[in-house]
Amino acid sequence: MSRFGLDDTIVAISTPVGEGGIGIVRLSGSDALKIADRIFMSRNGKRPSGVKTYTVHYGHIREDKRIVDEVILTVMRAPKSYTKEDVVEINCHSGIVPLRKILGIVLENGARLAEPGEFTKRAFLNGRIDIAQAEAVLDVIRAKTDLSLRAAINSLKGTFSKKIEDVRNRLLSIFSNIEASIDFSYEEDVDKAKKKDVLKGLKGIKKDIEKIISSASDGRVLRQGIKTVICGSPNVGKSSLMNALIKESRAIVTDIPGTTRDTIEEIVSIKGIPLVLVDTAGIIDTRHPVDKEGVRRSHSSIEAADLILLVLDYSRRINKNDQAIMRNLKNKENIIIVINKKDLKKRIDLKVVRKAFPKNSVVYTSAIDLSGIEGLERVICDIIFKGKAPSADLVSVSNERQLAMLRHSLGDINAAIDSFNGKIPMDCIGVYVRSSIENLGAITGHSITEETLDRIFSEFCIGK
Ligand SMILES: Nc1nc2c(ncn2[C@@H]2O[C@H](COP(=O)(O)OP(=O)(O)OP(=O)(O)O)[C@@H](O)[C@H]2O)c(=O)[nH]1
Ligand SMILES: [Mg+2]
Repeated sequence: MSRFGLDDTIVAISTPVGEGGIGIVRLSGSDALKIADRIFMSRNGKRPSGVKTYTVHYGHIREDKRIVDEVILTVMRAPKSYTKEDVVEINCHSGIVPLRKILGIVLENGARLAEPGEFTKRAFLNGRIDIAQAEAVLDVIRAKTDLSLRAAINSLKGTFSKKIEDVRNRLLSIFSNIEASIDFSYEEDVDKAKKKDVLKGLKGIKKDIEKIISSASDGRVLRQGIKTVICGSPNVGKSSLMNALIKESRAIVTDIPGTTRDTIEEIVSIKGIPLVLVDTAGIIDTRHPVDKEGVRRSHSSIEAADLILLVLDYSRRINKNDQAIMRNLKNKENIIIVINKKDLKKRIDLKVVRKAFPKNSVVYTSAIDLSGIEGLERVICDIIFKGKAPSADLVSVSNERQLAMLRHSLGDINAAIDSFNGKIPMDCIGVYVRSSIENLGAITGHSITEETLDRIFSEFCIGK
């Protein structure tokens, strides 16, 4: 068996197990077609091993001459397949029993159950995609909005990898310059000129890596979304605002204060940004055990929030309860003051609000006639992206691992640049540059340990 077990033929159920239109059992490996020959009886008598690649065949999966299910079988021969190996996909009826039954038959005929992400891992090990692209597969699967999807597809196509490879290639040529200058170090003029070139090159690379790192937070926002908590006193219209933003009647709304007792989460796309909206129980000093727990949950949601929408009621005066909440939020970042019920008569004292939050955006809304909701969306967008709209062409890191590697790589470059000032010999500078090259290489998979590989793919689901 090879080091990565590439000799085995693997199989998994690639669709969610449950009742549905179609379920897919996928096989990959050198025996995929042979196994398909044994278990599949095509309507026209053709055996999967004898058909052309990218062809689809109607027939039955059989076990001891007994029909198990009516299926469509697709053959994709190596090397033009997801894994670059022979791949067979069996489209069957999606139900727990037919899917498990077919999986069992394939296993009995010589395949092994795939580990999580093993199909994608093989696509990497067989050289179809690099590691950053494999990680982008997860981003595609988990994309929360159109924009997140477009950014993930960009990475999957290799745009991010290319950016990293460009920097890495430039570093490689700097490294060979350094090696050359070590060889010529007895010629002082050559040495000086080369050193200058190397330093200039390193400074350019430093800038580029810094730029990639600074776009990471935009990438994270597109991937994970912004945790946005709607909080305030009871009855100010928090749940109504949540419903207005998600354009659905999700949270219960009544005129009874204390309607919401538990937090409710929904994902909504605001100009392409996934917002994980959290409606909370109105914060109030209470002794009732259920309400008390609700308020505790409201506070812990606020602690975990990226963005807070503090809702106040336009139609009533600021009371002691509002004031206590405002005091609590005073030192928090990213708060938008939402003054709701603006369709009613004004009673709120804005001076009090302004005094408590002199620098924050204030937005007026009515969750009933929906006026001001678009304005609120605009302000949210501005705050998150500091005025810049997120771009679908965003090329950014996929995860903390890639970011950590970039930071290590930048640390190496900084150390190399510092060494010039300290008059450290070129070969020592070379050590930093080599380390930086390795760290960048770990992003795309040039230099990656088996342990890291396992960790990356363990996040995948079985069948992907
Ligand atoms: N006129 C008017 N009424 C509103 C508006 N927003 C909410 N309401 C009403 O205010 C009442 C309370 O609304 P909710 O959305 O349940 O308020 P909440 O802040 O979630 O209340 P709790 O869950 O009890 O903390 C309901 O009767 C809503 O119909 C608004 O913009 N204008
Ligand atoms: Mg509510």
